[in-house]
Amino acid sequence: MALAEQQAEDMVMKEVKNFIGGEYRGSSAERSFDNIDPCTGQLIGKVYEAGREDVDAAVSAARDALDGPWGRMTDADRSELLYAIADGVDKRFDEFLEAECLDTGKPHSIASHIDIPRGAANFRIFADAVKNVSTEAFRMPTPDGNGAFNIAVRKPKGVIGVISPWNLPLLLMTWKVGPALACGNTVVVKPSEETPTTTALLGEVMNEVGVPTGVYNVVNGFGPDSAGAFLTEHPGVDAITFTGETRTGEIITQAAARGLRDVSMECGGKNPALVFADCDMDKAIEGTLRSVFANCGQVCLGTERVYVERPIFDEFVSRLAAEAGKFTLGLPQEAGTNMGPVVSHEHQQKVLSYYALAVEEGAEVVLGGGVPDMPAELAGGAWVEPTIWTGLADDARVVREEIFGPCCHIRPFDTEEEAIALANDTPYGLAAAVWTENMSRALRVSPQIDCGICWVNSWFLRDLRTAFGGSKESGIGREGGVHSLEFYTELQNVCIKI
Ligand code: NAD
Ligand code: 6OD
Repeated sequence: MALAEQQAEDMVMKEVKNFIGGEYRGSSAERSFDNIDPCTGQLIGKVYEAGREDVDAAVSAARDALDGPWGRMTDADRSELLYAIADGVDKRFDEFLEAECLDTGKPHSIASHIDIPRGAANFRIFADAVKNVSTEAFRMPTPDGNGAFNIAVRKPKGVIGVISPWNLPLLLMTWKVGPALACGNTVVVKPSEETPTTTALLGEVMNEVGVPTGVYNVVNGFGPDSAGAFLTEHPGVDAITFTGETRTGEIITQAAARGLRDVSMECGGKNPALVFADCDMDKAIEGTLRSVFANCGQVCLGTERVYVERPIFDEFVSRLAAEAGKFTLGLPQEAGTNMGPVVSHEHQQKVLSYYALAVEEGAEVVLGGGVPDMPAELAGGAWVEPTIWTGLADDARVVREEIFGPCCHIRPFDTEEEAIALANDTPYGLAAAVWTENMSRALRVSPQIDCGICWVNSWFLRDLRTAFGGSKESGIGREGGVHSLEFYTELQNVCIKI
């Protein structure tokens, strides 16, 4: 059967509904939108867009669960349920994998190693964290000589609004839902309109393992004048955690200001890699190949600016280009595919507009720069070529603005001070990678880079107990390990006079 016919036949199965109070529901606004396969441009199915009434119902269901069985559960019992959710994701691994790859177009080889296992791990790590992290206690003197004890108590913040992006849909959504639930909150999630399926599917797992209804709710839709805005402006939401573009983060932070609700913002980046002449060249090439091109360049932590010490510049550029020229673009399930399309035609047009701008701004195109030739059945997909430029000025827009595609600009530098200054010449501050075998240099340079996460001789190596987040325009706050517990709980001090 041809791909398009197969997809048409499967369409009924691919309806994505809202998940409210433990039940799947259509749209109170009677609106729906198309879910498109970025590999082919074909319709996957339809998504029911939540209206204001649906968002109200989801927030009420979340509040009821908080005031009901979920709120009364012990940390240990909740942690057990979180383990059951993780096991439930593992059990339905193939379904999650298919759904994630169909929505995003990413290769199975990536999603089966990163997206889905991390989707499960995010529940286990925070189930453990809540059981093992203590709170503070202080004993103080008092004028009567009897003294007092201060004991800090963690309490859930309440109903958490979770707004997630399309690049790692299950991973980034559960990165927030895992700790939120572990801390005893309830959630209403608004996944990206581009990639709603795995977030909806997780509702089935929640029901299967016996998570009380209303603890996990999902509303589908867009941002402005749709589910995203209805949720973030909703007075029944106690705090908002967001991953996405900086501009969207600013709008949501403004919405959260009403009622002084707390926000966690994980936003955009224009991340540098510094490659010193004393690096291990093989490691630096392999690592930079991943940091620039993994997930078709759609990783917030990815490298878009590469600075290479002059003596190794030419060799580095030609070796990186040679390796990047070997990517196999294709369908997710095909053996050998290691690069998919970008997520949508809209995003393809954005990336291609930067490809054109790079030429206008005077770049030398070392590799790619356009749309690849794809077989006829994939010609309608959102494909772009892996691309490398050199020769741009430091103030070129291509060097300053986040593109979020499989591309980078490479520029030489002469001194350590210059490399650090170049790395910091950006309004963003999310991540960086430093390549050097000189550990004194690594220890000297890393803390001088203004960013939340700096990798040395590695990239995207994640210990989920560590602080994750960005400085400057890349975000507000930190998540991960105890830092997530800080955000998802309200710390109350109980002062007891003896
Ligand atoms: P986006 O900001 O367009 O959308 C993110 C989410 O916000 C989506 O669910 C969207 O529907 C919703 N949204 C949009 N406008 C809204 C509004 N006015 N009110 C409420 N919700 C609204 O981001 P994206 O295109 O989905 O993701 C790519 C961006 O995310 C890139 O900038 C990337 O760097 C960033 N990102 C950052 C991190 C991080 O951890 N720092 C991780 C992944 C992605
Ligand atoms: O690994 C993570 O926890 C995480 N938040 C990754 C973010 C990737 C951005 O695209």
